[in-house]
Amino acid sequence: MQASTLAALKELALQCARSAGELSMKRMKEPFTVEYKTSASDLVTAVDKEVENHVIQMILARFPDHGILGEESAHAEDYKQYDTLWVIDPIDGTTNFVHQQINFSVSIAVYHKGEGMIGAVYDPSRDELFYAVKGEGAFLNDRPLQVNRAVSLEQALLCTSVFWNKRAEQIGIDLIVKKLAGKVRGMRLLGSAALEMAYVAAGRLDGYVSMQLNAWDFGAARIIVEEAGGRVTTMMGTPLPYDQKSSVMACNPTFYEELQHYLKSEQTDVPSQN
Ligand code: 2AM
Ligand code: CA
Ligand code: CA
Ligand code: CA
Repeated sequence: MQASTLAALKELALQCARSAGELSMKRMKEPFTVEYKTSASDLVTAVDKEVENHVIQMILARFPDHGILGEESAHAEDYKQYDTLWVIDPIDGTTNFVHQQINFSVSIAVYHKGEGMIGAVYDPSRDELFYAVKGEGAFLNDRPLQVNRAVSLEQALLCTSVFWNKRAEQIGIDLIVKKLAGKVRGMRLLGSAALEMAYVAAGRLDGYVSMQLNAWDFGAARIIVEEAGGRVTTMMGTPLPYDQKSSVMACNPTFYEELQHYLKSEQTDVPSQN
């Protein structure tokens, strides 16, 4: 990809992230409708849909020949036919958006022929923009990020997302999380996967694991963690897809092997929660 194209994509991706975040902050202060998707634990608001449409319009106004894979319009088109694909989550952490009014983010990624080029995760409530450009490093509001603190698994602060549903009970996720929590210094659940992964890049967390995320949850943050020097794979240690559901493990490289070894010994390569 030409340097000028990459620069134009970066500029637009950061603009989209900021603009989407500002729109969600504005709408948060007004009444909005909340609907259930699959259950009372799976919310979508009118703001999720409006913000996604807003981002799609910004992208297509500039690049009409790009594809878009977004949470609220995931079945709208055959995205595979496009060389350049934007993978977007307008509000990551909708439950936090509704209940807490903090700890949510907008996630915007650009992939070219399956390769991650740009990742932007914006937390509008704290005005924190995490972003990365392939080969150019990762940043938090223009401060370079580097995951270089040496930690062992027992010194690590980990984070996870779990959906405490019937399927989780069948698989025994509570036990898996409990056992892992007992191996590390602490275990957190913040409720926005994109933000949790961005925090790994920023060194606020040492690792993040999830048995199941959608492509728009991890699409941007995985590029940010990798550009900050962290390691991101599935929980089985295989490469992450860019357009499919997957388990995710993002962490400080100093204990990646130790965590992999532990997860394999515990046989946590369980089927997905769906
Ligand atoms: P969302 O808010 O965009 O739906 C919550 O723990 C985290 O998991 C959020 O990042 C949330 O994204 C995501 N999430 C919610 N339901 C999910 C599901 N069924 N599969 C994968 N990720 C999900
Ligand atoms: Ca959702
Ligand atoms: Ca999400
Ligand atoms: Ca979402």
